[in-house]
Amino acid sequence: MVAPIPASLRDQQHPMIRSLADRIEATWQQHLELSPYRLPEDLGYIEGRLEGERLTIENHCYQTPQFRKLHLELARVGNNLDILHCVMFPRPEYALPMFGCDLVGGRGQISAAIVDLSPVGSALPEGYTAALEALPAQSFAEERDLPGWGTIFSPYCRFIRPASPAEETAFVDRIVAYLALHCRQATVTPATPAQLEHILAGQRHYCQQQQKNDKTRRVLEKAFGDAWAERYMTTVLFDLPTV
Ligand code: 18B
Repeated sequence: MVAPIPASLRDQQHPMIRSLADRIEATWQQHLELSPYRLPEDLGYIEGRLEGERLTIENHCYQTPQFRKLHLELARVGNNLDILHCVMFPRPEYALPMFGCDLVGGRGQISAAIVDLSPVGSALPEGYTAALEALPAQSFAEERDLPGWGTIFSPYCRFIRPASPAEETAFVDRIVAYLALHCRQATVTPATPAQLEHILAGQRHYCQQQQKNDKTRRVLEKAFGDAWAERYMTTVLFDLPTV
């Protein structure tokens, strides 16, 4: 058992972010054997201020037998931009997809809500597609277009701007459905160490594409400078696995 996430920054954030953070943590606790994961000393709780507004970041990381890093990050820029970022990095012995989600919003409105189970090979494992196909169809009023670097995402990726509190709740439910099915699949997937090089290459490609997200980079650069943003994107948000 690991200690629950201390309630602090989360209590001040947009209700959709608060609710999703609680449910991610509960789903991890329910399905996985969590143990602590050490981030570089100075990167757990961070405050920055260069041009203008203060950026506060809280990181919560765990590891499990199947995952080398579970990363849940809450961030707030000034009083008006709230972010939840979550990525689960499988150990390279396991041919598992990358779970990722991001909520970005402020002043009462979430502008970007995205979730995916992204393949590291050519396609998702069959157990995943069967489980994803079995989820009830769900439509949202405002679907958003993926950026150019988003070629890593699966056909099941959902990217929306929630149009109402009811859509916020429905999208959180959908994220948790992806997360729960991922935890269930992950715990019944055997290790395939013979595929390690192939899996590593897929994870590296995923991280390299994510590092091209200029919107994330710009927020970090404004608060901490270019070099720090580069270090953070490549060592905390999307570190390339080394083996
Ligand atoms: N991201 N996001 O995580 N990002 O980290 N995010 C934005 O309304 C941050 C992930 C994704 O349209 C925006 O346009 C910061 C993961 C996509 O060009 C801002 C952090 C995924 C877009 C931030 C963070 C992911 C996007 C603009 C670190 C998917 C649209 C908001 C805490 C699995 C990009 C808006 C585009 C957008 C910022 C996706 C400000 C700082 C894991 C596709």
